[in-house]
Amino acid sequence: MASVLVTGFEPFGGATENPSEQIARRLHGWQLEGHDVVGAVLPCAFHAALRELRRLIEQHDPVLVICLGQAGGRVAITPERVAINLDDARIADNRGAQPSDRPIVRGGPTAYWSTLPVNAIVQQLRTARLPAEVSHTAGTFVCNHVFYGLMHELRGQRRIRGGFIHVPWLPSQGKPAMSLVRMEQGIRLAVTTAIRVRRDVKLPGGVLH
Ligand code: PCA
Repeated sequence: MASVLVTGFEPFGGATENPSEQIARRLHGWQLEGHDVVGAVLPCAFHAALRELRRLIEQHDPVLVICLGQAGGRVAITPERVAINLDDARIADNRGAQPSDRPIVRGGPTAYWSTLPVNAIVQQLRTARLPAEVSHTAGTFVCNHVFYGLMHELRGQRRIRGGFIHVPWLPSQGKPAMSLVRMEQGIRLAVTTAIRVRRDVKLPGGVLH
């Protein structure tokens, strides 16, 4: 069976929870439309997170890779459209690294597009009455680092598609927040849409904000 890799991150910045970790764990073992979902958790550390992601891709040979992360302060589930070649950390990662103004891949392209159908995902989530919008920045911390590293890894081939989705805080972490049940429902819908829709929908006004 073809596999789908869904990753989350361990808690960071002194927090004790990260919804992305919990969603990835809940999705592990889910089977849908001939695909087997592997849920895994990445360390919140520059480089180490990417090494682990590459190892997981090697091990599971997925056709689709969706990385999840927490974006405190956001009010919606946000598929990221673009990853940029920049590490610039406001806080230290879980191993004490705090790179500033550094490329992720020296000499690499400035940016990579997600190969997930981000508009179709937002449409499907809104149809299910879940708040969703396309985001144009995954930040410059470990999430963008992993997203860029993933797209760099997947460049020049069409077999494996990949991208990144940020989720809001859990109610226990602060406001604005979304319940874990709704986030899980949203990410299941996003995975299903990514499997079904290979070419994203085009919208008259561009993307779904
Ligand atoms: N969010 C952070 C890193 C890990 C996570 O869940 C970010 O947005 O970069």
